[in-house]
Amino acid sequence: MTGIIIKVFGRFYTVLYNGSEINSVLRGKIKTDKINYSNPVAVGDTVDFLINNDGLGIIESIKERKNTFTRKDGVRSREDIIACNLDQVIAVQSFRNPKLNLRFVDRIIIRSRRSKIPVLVCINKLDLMKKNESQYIRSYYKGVNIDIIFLSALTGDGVDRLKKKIAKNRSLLIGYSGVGKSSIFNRIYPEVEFRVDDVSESSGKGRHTTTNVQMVRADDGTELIDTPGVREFGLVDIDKSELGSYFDDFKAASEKCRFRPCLHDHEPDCEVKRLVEKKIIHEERYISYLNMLYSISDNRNRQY
Ligand SMILES: Nc1nc2c(ncn2[C@@H]2O[C@H](COP(=O)(O)OP(=O)(O)OP(=O)(O)O)[C@@H](O)[C@H]2O)c(=O)[nH]1
Ligand SMILES: [Mg+2]
Ligand SMILES: [Zn+2]
Repeated sequence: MTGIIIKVFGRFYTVLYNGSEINSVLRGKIKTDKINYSNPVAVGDTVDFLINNDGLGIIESIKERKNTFTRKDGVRSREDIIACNLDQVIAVQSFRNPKLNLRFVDRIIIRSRRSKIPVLVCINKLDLMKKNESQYIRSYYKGVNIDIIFLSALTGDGVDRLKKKIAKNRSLLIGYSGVGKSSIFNRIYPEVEFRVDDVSESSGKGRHTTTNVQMVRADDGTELIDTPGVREFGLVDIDKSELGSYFDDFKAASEKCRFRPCLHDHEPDCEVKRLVEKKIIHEERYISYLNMLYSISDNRNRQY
């Protein structure tokens, strides 16, 4: 039998098969991916399994993956697969509570593009938006080939646009704790009802209401994966010289830089820096780039 992993809980896996959920474990000796991920099986994996006499599923093998969305915190640690076989990653942020942070979105965009997974940006809590904030976001991403949806899980505003974007696809919601990932989820699948809690006042970063990656599949085949909030997103496996190529808005300019490759940092006659001065590239976006560039150097230094 062939099913899909929709939930991982310790050493137990929930396999979706013909509309029913089968509690399963891994066969002792199972062949996994060559690359050494910290988790052998993840939500979104297609698996072959059988059911033993006790009704427990035994996962025998994992089908080849189309892609994996991973995170890695330190240079030495192994990568965790958050989910795999995705059609889309949805980077979720909120206008406030927790406060908007586009640098975080930029990191998700790079991480997704690195795995060749399309990204959609969702800015939630539209009901809390102040004047001109949506324009700020638009101008920040001017020149970047990306879709941005403003919505409110609370009022339902903009949710239909998101529904259209996720129809019949498999999408992963990712973002800080408290931005409203589960709330968006509940809006779209009111029959499932994920747990939602108030953002804790003290940290403003929430308290991780969702603790497990979990996928839900609707009758029309639309699949949505909710994840626990993440605090940071390291970019340890990207080369400094490679970083600029992930910035659509820098690409054309880079060809006019005097140095090639140019890191658009201290080099003279850098076209990217010129466009920043002319306000064609948003200054904050450029700072986000530098921030990543320096974090890459830091990681490399720590390695030795
Ligand atoms: N004002 C407003 N509040 C919202 C909106 N969406 C969600 N919230 C609130 O934000 C808080 C956090 O929502 P959750 O859906 O639990 O956030 P989450 O991203 O799933 O958080 P974790 O599971 O911890 O990662 C709750 O108090 C929600 O009621 C919205 O559109 N507007
Ligand atoms: Mg949640
Ligand atoms: Zn340059």
